[in-house]
Order: sequence, then structure tokens, then C-alpha cells
Amino acid sequence: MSMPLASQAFSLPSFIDKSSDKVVDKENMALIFDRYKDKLATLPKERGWTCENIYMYQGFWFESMHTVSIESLMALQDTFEARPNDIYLVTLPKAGTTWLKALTFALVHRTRYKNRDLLTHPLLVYNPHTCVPFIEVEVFENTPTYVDPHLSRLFATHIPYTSLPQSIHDCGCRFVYLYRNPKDVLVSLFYFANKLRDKSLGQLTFEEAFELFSKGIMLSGSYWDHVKGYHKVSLEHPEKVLFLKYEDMITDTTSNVKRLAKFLGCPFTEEEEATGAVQEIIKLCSFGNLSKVNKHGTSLDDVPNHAYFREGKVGDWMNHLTDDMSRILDEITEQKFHGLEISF
Ligand code: PAP
Repeated sequence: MSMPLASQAFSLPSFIDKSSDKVVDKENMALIFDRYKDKLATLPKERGWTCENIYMYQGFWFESMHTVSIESLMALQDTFEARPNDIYLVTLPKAGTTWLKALTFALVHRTRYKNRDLLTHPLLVYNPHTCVPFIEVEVFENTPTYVDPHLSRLFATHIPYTSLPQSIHDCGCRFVYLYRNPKDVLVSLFYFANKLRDKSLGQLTFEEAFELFSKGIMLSGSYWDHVKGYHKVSLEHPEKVLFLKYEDMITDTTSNVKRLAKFLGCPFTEEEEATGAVQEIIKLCSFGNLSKVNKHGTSLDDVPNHAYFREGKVGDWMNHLTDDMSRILDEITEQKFHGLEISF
């Protein structure tokens, strides 16, 4: 397996050098949506979170006609070419994707911005989703983001392990997997989905959201099967998967950021640690800082940047779940994660 690279070896998304934000190629996107519409029509479906339907494909649930969608997954499975040095940041929606993207981007590119005015740092200009693209979004592009075939690529994805494009498996690529308490994921998704939901459908109630979630029907879910899939690989191949927990990242950000840097192949030097480089990155990527930077503008499917920053806390579920709801999710978690070292 190819091993970690120096931080300079990660390529920068080209839009940063050209100082122009990139946009999804809508024409290509429409072609891809059309290519898979017959296949989609054959799949089991249920009521969706942000649109009318959510579809079951290869044992997991996906919505349609978004950038991160069932069509992008199918297109990736048909065409995506991984490279051995690729690193994938994997999360379920609302498990901390935006934070993980920001931290990883800041870590791998830190030498590039070391002696520059911090105000020019891309994370103070662009949403983290723009800085680290989802492969689900890249598949719609006509022009590749990363041009140099020798440089390592940093991508994100919500795709379950078993549905990843075959080339990712074949190349032995590495993953950072971040998971979060399912109850907080549910609450976070409830608010996010309602922000994006088709107006014609009316708002989802929390009871409806709970029912879908507990049946395993969530974007890229079920929650439990998604986590279990990557957890299994992390046990079998610890050198291949760094398994992180949102709650641990909140309570002990410093150690977890150092672990992340080491896994990415750009560990902090003693000098960096002594001069506060770890804390600088944590501050740059903090909820307080990024939520201020992302007050305006949109990214991905024209989602307002501020929608990715709500509370950024552990345990907000206590303000939303009834005792019964909490007990039901505890029982499902206990049953699904039985024998695994995953607890909340
Ligand atoms: P995505 O998968 O759609 O990109 P994702 O970033 O995983 O969403 O989830 C957003 C959650 O991460 C929000 O949680 P909440 O609804 O419970 O508040 C958001 O507030 C939180 N979040 C975003 N940025 C940070 C950050 N820098 N630190 C901690 N939490 C963050």
C-alpha cells in the first residue's frame, strides 16, 4: 500500500489558484439523471426527507436529482477511477462532514499558508464543501478538479462501504471515517432536511423524521449499517481506516486533530506543537469561526452555507426526543452494535 505523503503532495483544488468558484456542469448533470431514470424506476421507494421519494439501492437509501444522489452514486460506480494515494473522508450526512473537511484541508495545506496573511486562507473565503469536494459532485464535472496525476487527491463521500466504486476497493485507498451519536444525527438531519425540503411537500414533523430514521431510512443510511460497514474495515485494516467520533473530537479536539494529521501523513513537528500550530488549526476550523465566515452564499446544490452550521454541540437530542424515542433508538443501537466497541 502506498504510504502517507508530505503535506505539499496534496493538490489544491484548481479553483483556489484561479480564484474562481467552481460550479457543477448542469448539462452533464441532466444527462446523468436521464441515463439512470429507468433503473431508478425499478427500485423500492419510501417517503423522502427533502423530496418526494427516497430509494433503496444495494441495501441503502438515497434521494434522487441532487448532486449527492442515487444517480451520482450509479455514475461513480460506472466511471470513477480511484488512485492508490487517494484519501476519502467518509461520513453520514450530519455526522460532522463540514468540520472534518475543514480540519483535513487546513492540515494538509498548512505549509502552503504558513507565512501568508491568514485572511487569504481558502477556509476564510470558501465553504469547506468547496475546498474538499464530494466524489458525488465531481462525477458531474467536465473538467477535473485535480490535474496532476502524481499528486494525492482528497475527496469526501457519503457512500456506504459496500457500494463504493470498485476502483476504490481495488486501489486500497485510505479512509477517515467520522461518526456521531445517532440521536444528534437525527436532530441535525431533521432541521437540515426541512430547510431543503420541497415547499410543495410541507415540513416534516419530528415524529415523521424519527419514524424514517428508526426504520433505517435516511440519506445514505441506514445509520447503523453505514457505521458498521466502515467499522468492520477499520478493525480488519486499521492502517486503512481512521475511525473518529464527533463526540471525542469535541471533548478532546487536540489529540484527535493530531491523530488525523498523523494518519494523513503530515504529523505535527515538535516545533509546530511548541509554536501553537495545532491550536491555530483548531481555531481556524472552529464552529464559531466557520459559522461567521459562512453566514452568506451557497455551495453544492445551492444550499445556503449557513445551513451547515446550526448548534455544533453534543447532546442537543435531549431537547427533541421523548423518553420513548430515546429508548427505541437506544434499543436499536444496542442490538445493531452488539459486541462492537461503539458507544455514546
Ligand atoms: P453534511 O453531511 O450535510 O455536510 P455535516 O457537516 O455533517 O453536514 O453536519 C452539520 C453538523 O455539524 C451540524 O450539527 P448540528 O445540526 O447538530 O448543529 C453543524 O452545526 C455541525 N458543525 C458544522 N461545523 C462544525 C464545526 N466546525 N465544529 C463542530 N460542529 C460543526
